[in-house]
Formats: sequence, structure tokens, C-alpha cells
Amino acid sequence: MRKWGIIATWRMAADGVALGADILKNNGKCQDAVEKAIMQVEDYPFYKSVGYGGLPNENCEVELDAAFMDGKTLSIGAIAGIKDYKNPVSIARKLSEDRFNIFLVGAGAEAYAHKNGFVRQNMLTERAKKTWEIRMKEINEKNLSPYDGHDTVCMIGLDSEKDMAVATSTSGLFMKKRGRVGDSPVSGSGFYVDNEVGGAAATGLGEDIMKGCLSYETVQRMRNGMSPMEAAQSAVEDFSVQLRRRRGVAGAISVIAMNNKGEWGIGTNVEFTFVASTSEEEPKVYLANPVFNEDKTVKEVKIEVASKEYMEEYKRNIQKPLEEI
Ligand code: SD4
Repeated sequence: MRKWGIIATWRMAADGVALGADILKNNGKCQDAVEKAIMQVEDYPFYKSVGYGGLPNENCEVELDAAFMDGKTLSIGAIAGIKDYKNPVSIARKLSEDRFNIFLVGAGAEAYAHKNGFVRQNMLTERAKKTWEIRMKEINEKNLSPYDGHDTVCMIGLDSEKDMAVATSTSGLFMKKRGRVGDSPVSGSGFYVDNEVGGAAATGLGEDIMKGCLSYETVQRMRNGMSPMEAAQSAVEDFSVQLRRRRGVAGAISVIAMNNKGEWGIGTNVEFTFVASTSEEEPKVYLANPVFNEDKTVKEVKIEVASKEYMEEYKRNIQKPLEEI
């Protein structure tokens, strides 16, 4: 049997991964699998950190970042700070076909999307607006740090022809400054894939992920012989140690990885959930929990499959009525 595989960040990607796995199982292309899988997450209104329903910036505007990379040609397309367009990942994929101007921001990205017939849509939901209002009040009353609630969806796919692709999509940090761009659309930081090795993608505090180019770093470690699990965990851990030593603090960082044999791995310095499926395994949601030593280094990361009850509780929670937020 020909091998295929797909891995994604966060439990919100469960339905998307199932869709992507279906495409790959039927000998579909990895480019289509990762794009369609991410579109599913972007379109679902109850996920508050990606696409429609994503949380806004401090001005209550939803500004979205997305990227797409093809592991065969190394083509990249990326957009940042785009407003009012339905599927940022598809715009990024389209840009990857071009030779020049492959990374567009703000008004330029919107003009490109308009010219190429992408669907315009107000991406701010009532739910996201209410969450913003509550948070604004808390920040003002309790002097809290505004930055919170950030979960990028990243997908890495391998198809039966041994091609690979990666894509990302996010509303970035909740309450970010207008125009702030994180790692997710930045090649090497938020994502990277090379058919000859494998792919990696990151989620967490973009400001820190970019300091270590962690997706490229993870792919390089696989190139040098590490398994995806060793590569992702050592890249995250080594860099977290560096950040703490040199800056006193390391932000939340999680990386997913898959090599061109369909083996996958993750690295994380915080509690993290992810979803994976391959020609050998049905889509499963996993919970990853780092166990720390006294000096804050990670001793091991415990990985277990999420139960059905866990996922049901999660769905109930994200869909709770607006009055209960
Ligand atoms: C960013 N890395 O914009 C993104 C946010 C994220 O999990 O992934 N959070 O910094």
C-alpha cells in the first residue's frame, strides 16, 4: 500500500484532518488535502483563532495571516493582516503559483484577493465581538496582559505520490496591535516543507517562534537523521532553553512534524493537542503534556489519545450559548 499522512495542530483540526485523510486515501494530492482541511477550520464559526469567528485585534478588527508551501517545488504563498476575506489559505495557495509578489499584506493582499475572485465576507462574529468586549473590560479593570488565546491551525500532508505540502491559517494573537504579524505566514518560522525530507509547522507565541526559525530548524534536524519526534522535541526544547538563558522567559511553542515516510512527531513546551492520520491510522486527536524537571527543562512529553468524552465536552464548550460566554 502506498503511504500517505496528515498531521495538524490543535483538536479543532479533527474534522479538517478527517476530510484531508479522505482526500489522501483516495489518492488525492497533498496540496488539496491541506487546503481543504484548513478551509474546514476557517469556515467553522466556533473556532476562535482561525478564519470566520477568529478573535479580533485591539481595534476589534479580524486580521488574518495564512501561508501555503509546496514541498516538491518549494513554492510559497503567504498573506498577512488581511481583512474580510473568507478563506485566507486559498489566497495563499493561489499566490504560491506566482514567481514574484508571493507574500502580500493588508490592502495589497485584499486587492489581490478581489482581483482573483475570492469571496469577501465579514469575518467578525457576534461571539468573537462579545469575547473582545469582555476581554477589553477585564484588561482595563484588572490591568491584565492583553495577549491571549492563540491557536493557529497548521496542516502537513504527504500523498501517495510522495509529494508533501504544508499550510497555516490564523487570526494571530488576540488583542494584537493593528498590523502585527506573527510567525504563521513567515517561511521557516511558521512552516516549512521539502519533499526530500519532510515538513514542520509551528503554533504558539509567534514573537518567540520567529527568533528560532523553528519550522526550518525542525526540518534540518530531520535532514540530519532525526525522527520527526526527536527533531520537533529537541528543536523546541533547545530553543526554549536558549530563550530562558538569554531573555529570562520562553513563550509557548509547539511544533508538528512529518517526514516523507509518513512518520510524525511533535515538540512542545506547553500542554498541546494535535490530530494525525496516516495510511496506517484513523484520524485521532492526541493530548501532549510535557513533564518538567526542576530547572524547567522538559523531561518527557506524555502523549495520549483523547477520549470521545473529552472531544464531546470540548465541542459543547466552544458551542455554548452566547449568553453563557
Ligand atoms: C502568532 N503563532 O500569530 C501565531 C499564533 C498561534 O497558537 O499559533 N498561536 O503568533
